[in-house]
Amino acid sequence: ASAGQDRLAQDFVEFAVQSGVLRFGEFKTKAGRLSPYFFNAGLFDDGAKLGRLAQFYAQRITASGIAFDMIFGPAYKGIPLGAAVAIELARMGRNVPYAYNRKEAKDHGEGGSLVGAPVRGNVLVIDDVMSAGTAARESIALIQAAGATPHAVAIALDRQEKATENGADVDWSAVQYVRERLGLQVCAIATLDDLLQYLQEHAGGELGAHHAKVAAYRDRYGAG
Ligand code: OMP
Repeated sequence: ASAGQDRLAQDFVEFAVQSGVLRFGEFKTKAGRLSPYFFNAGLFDDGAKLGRLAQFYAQRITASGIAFDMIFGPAYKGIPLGAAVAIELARMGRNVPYAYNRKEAKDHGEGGSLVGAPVRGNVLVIDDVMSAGTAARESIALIQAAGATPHAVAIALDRQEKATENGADVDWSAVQYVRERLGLQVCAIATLDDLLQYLQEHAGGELGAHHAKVAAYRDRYGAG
């Protein structure tokens, strides 16, 4: 292992590659960038994978020391993630309330767009990936609108790329923006740097061709 290696991150990248969640090829991101890799959390698609994913989140969250009152899973992909992490934390002895939103406002039955525990106190958002930061801003606005405090965000992968503002690239990443400008704590199970380290260490195998492409992507779109 090289200096500065993060064992949890390396194990997670390996798990994501082996699960087919982290793929290499040509993908268009939400911000319209052509990426040589893509992380599709929807492909943690059985109970064992989802459970293991939740363990990675829970370990990272616990180790980060983030103090929070409840978990919020933003629709759609954050809903199963938030639920799985809440279950795992309870299994570890820390039972916290959990809520999520629906994207379509409902005008009958329980009403409103929030489901689950009342959204209040210091809220920890569980989401999949941060790229340019659009999804994170939406979650933060939802929590503020509910009268609670967006306190922290836990993501599986920090793509460490330039955020966009009004369609233009800026010099900082979405995670840096959320941390430094919005004052939230952010923890990621793994980052683009961890992925590059993983690819470097597996350069001899079938992943060998991908390191250069991912490194070139970081040169073009990477923040800081
Ligand atoms: P931002 O809202 O730009 O931060 O992008 C985050 C969202 O992009 C995620 O919630 C996903 O919907 C999607 N995404 C991935 O899921 N995996 C990736 O590797 C890249 C993206 C992306 O489009 O940037």
